[in-house]
Amino acid sequence: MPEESIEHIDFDELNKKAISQPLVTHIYTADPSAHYFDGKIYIYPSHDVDAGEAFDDLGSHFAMEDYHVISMDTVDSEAVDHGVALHVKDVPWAERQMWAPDAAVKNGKYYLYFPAKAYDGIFRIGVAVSDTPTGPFIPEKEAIKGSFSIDPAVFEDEDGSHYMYFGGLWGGQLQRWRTGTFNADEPESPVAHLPADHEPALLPWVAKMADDMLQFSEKPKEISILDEKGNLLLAGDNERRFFEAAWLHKYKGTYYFSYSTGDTHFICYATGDSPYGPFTYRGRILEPVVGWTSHHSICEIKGKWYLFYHDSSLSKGATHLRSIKMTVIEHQADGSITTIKPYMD
Ligand code: FUB
Repeated sequence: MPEESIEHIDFDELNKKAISQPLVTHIYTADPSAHYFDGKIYIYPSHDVDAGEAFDDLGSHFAMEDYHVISMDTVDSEAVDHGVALHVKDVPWAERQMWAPDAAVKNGKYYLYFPAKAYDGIFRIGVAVSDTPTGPFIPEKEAIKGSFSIDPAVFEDEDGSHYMYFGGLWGGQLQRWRTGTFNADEPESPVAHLPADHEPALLPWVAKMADDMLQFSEKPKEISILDEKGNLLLAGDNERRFFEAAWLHKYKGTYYFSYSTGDTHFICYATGDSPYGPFTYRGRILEPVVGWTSHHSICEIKGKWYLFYHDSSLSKGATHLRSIKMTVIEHQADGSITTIKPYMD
């Protein structure tokens, strides 16, 4: 939701109309990546803080330093904060901005995947390992080779293969990787290096994980998101094109790739027959929330599907101080997902 409309919001009224309330209120949390591991719900969010950084379109005000893992025994039970699971000061390669993370499990080990800016100012994706889903996580000394940009989301397919989806525009720097290497040319502006409106939109990326879950087993590939005619969505199609917050889930054999449209504030989805795509745009999962960003995950818990998302209602609209929430979502008989309105009319 654009910032200029926030000053007119009566937050007491809005919170009464919200379809769900923050899962935790003692800290600010965002970008919830939810998983059902061993019969329990684990949420891997960003931990929002006010670090006093100036607001800009590169997201410098998202100056997070650590991660907390949140767990819930059931969808109705209390959300428990397990404290600091990983701090940037313990990650040798990372300097700042611990943005949206995700996690995976394999052979009894838990892997926390996270983006952060390295000392050269370039976002990379790192991994940290633990014997428990709540950490603490021990980081690898270097970022994942060949990783770039932000918002890793790791999907486990039915055959046990894991795939990482990633990428994000503007502050997430995806536009600076168009030629395959980082374009260090000034200006460091969110809109420099972007395609023109009539050109195909920038695409998210995917790479299969190696057996050890610590590296990619292949060079990352772009994921096509097509319109109903089979054409790539265009950069000027701001209400449908990929911006950030990739997520993948599988429902009845179909792969659902969902993402945020960034500056138009929707969570959208596209479907396909392979974890590599192509995916065809299908519609919106979530209408705009309070706060500029929208970021979600989708998780099956005991046969029902849930959308985990965030908004800035608790902080009365501070876009960098968000709170994670959850609500049920439904797949219809034709495979479409019913659009959620986060606040009742
Ligand atoms: O939380 C920092 C950034 O904001 C995330 O990486 C983006 O997806 C957006 O939610």
